[in-house]
Amino acid sequence: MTALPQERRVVTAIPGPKSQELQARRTAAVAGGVGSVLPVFTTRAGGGIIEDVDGNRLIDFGSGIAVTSVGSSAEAVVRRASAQLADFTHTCFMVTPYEGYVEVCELLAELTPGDHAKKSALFNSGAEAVENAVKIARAYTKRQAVVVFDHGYHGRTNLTMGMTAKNMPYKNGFGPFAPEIYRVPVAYGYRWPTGPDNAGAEASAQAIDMINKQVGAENVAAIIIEPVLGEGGFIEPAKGFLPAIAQFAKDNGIVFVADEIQSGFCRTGQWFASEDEGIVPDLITTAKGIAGGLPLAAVTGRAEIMDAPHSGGLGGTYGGNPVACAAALGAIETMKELDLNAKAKRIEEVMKARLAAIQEKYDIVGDIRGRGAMIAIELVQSGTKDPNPAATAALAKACHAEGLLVLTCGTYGNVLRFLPPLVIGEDLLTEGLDILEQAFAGI
Ligand code: PLZ
Repeated sequence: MTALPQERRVVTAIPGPKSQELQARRTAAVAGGVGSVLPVFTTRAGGGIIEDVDGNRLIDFGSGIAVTSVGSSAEAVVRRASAQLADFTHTCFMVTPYEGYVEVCELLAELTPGDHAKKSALFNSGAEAVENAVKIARAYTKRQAVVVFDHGYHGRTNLTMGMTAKNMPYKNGFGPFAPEIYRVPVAYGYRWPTGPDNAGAEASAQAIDMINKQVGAENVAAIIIEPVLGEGGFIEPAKGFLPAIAQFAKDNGIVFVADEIQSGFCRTGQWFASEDEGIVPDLITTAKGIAGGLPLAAVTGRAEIMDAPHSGGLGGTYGGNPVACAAALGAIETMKELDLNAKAKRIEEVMKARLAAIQEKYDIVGDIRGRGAMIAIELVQSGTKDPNPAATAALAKACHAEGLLVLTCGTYGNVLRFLPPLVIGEDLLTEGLDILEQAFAGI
């Protein structure tokens, strides 16, 4: 197979005729509840490019929602996963174990924040990791309550739906939700009533007061937060917020869980976004970027907490599948070898400079935020902070038509987010930003 050229190419309307044909078949056969951001059907993907059935090549600013940080066909991932496929596809780690699982857990202990003794358990999806972090925290503390935050996202299973903040599309009509989940404010600097400088202190005080008054700290098993809130709008909690919450957890025997499923594995220019404010979580959930596109997730944390559940209390048929573990070893090797933290920081530098120039010209850009290759702009109505989901959708559509895949997010649907593979070439990155700038001129 020839290497995928790292060049944008638009040869049909997007989606093109072959994608439209497939979309018609899909509509007849695939459940309507499963959506797609852009129904172009993929044939190949790698580096910073997605190639479709019509021969178009799109610039990828999505990485399959922050998954393919090493690209969608990274050499080490393909090599290691292919070799594993040929050796054996599955035994079930709970039946007869294999080395790859252990090796991934050893690397997680090495790479996650803190130098205490750590252990891990592996699962298939982010939601499953979050579910298991809650199980482990409950077993350890012998308490039940789980505290989550405004704008938080943790998944689509019953427990994690309840933990996710946003109703549409995630929760509407799908209740009842699991009990003992409590939501408290987060320091959303851009929208904090008294301004970003006060947000960290005020929001943490409010959150702690609510926990004390409404739940009782002694009932709380776990506080779970994304160090950069992803689906909620790439919200970086204002400085001081995360350390205050982590300290409160520590003082009250509560397990502090960082959900780094979207922000982890070099995405923000560090192995984990928690590192930015020196946070050492008791437990950390990972998925997405960990395995270069294969389904793998993990809970990693303090050995004594991880060992709290009884033997046999954690597991699942496919958790830590050998092919997914081999892919993870390839992905982590790639991150180290190519120094993808440095690449993420460079992406931030290039993006933020261009986005600042766009903001100068267009006052609907209310906020530019994020770290590394997890960058977003929040779009508002001119001269206000009122959310502008219509402009957000129009910009995304204009980018798609020109062959730039971008994603949206945010509680108000007014955030355009950029999650390029960390291995994207700087020429493609710049070309993508040119397309975005043109989109602003066109709406
Ligand atoms: N925690 C922080 O970002 C997944 C969801 C896309 P799964 N985010 C993308 C969608 O619309 O379903 C995510 C996350 C954080 C947990 C999850 C859940 O991870 O692998 O999708 O279960």
